[in-house]
Amino acid sequence: MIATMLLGCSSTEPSGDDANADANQEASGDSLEGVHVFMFKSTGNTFGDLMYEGFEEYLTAKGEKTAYKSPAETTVAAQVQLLDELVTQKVASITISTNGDAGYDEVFKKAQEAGIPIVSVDSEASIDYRVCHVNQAESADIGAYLVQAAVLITLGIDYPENGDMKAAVTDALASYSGEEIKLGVLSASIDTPVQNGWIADMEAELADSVYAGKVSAELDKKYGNDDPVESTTQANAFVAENAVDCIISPTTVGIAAAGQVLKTANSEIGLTGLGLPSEMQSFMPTKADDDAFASVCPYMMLWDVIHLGATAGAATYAAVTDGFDGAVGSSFEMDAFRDYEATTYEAYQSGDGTAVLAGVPYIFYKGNMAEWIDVL
Ligand code: RAM
Repeated sequence: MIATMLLGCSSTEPSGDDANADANQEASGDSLEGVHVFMFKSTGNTFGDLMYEGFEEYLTAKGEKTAYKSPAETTVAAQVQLLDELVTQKVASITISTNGDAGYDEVFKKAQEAGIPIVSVDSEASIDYRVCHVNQAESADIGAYLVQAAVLITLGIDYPENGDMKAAVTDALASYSGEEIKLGVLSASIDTPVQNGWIADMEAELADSVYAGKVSAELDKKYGNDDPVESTTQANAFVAENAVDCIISPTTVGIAAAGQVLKTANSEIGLTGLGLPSEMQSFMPTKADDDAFASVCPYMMLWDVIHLGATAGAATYAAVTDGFDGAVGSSFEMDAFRDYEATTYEAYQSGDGTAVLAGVPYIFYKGNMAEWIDVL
């Protein structure tokens, strides 16, 4: 059993299975009629590939057919064009991580009229058209933990083994009299709903009096569009400006690009965020007795992405076969999946819409990285 550091509580356990994603998109030209389509923000993103791995595995076990269809570009327009083609092809369902809040209404309406349910996962789709959103972990927790980690890393403090980063931050800042700490954010696109939600929650955390006068309430934000080249350019800009103490990158593409840039530049800027252990192993400590601060990213977090994709598959399956409509209090059963037991998910109010909660953030640090590198 994998020893994990869980923040918050969960009835589920992470998967220990090997999880190398099959990133192949279905050959274009194949008929997609009756197929459950999973659409990520763009191709070439391991986070999306791993979600699809779980989605496909869950639905295949149910005897369903799935396909992975994402645009090459991380834009609303590119997703809308592809969505339009999927509706025409009479797909069975669409499960999507969106690139923006606006611009989807017309095509989502067309899908709805064609009886094609839309479930969002990771990055929300409009509440007017989705059955439900599958939330990876509480946004407020993610925003708060990322700020706490960035402040601790700036102060050279290791991940507290008891998991209570807020207590460690409160203690450390109480006696801090140095210059005001300044944090940067290297995000995905300026429009991405999920990252913008996390950034708002980082700002909410920074408004806590614990940080007053010690950590700037203002985040220096840059956007790499979940593109490795653009993210590298933006990370280089942080190095050139040398105005922040630590970069928080709430995207697996951004954090990996920043890791490489900071390492190459031998920069003193710290790094944390949401990353995949497999992609971050060169920029993080990987053994319990490593000096965490010899690496550019001493610790970071994420959740079980494969399980998240499977949960989205279960929600979609319930919407198609079992009348799951996502109303507050409505629920669906998810079969046992890998190391996870069968679970009942219940929809709750989330903003103006509804969601089900798939997991909690895990901290990856020197004490557990070795166990996760081959998993995620
Ligand atoms: C990236 C994507 C995705 C996000 C993860 C953490 O791969 O931007 O939307 O949730 O990172």
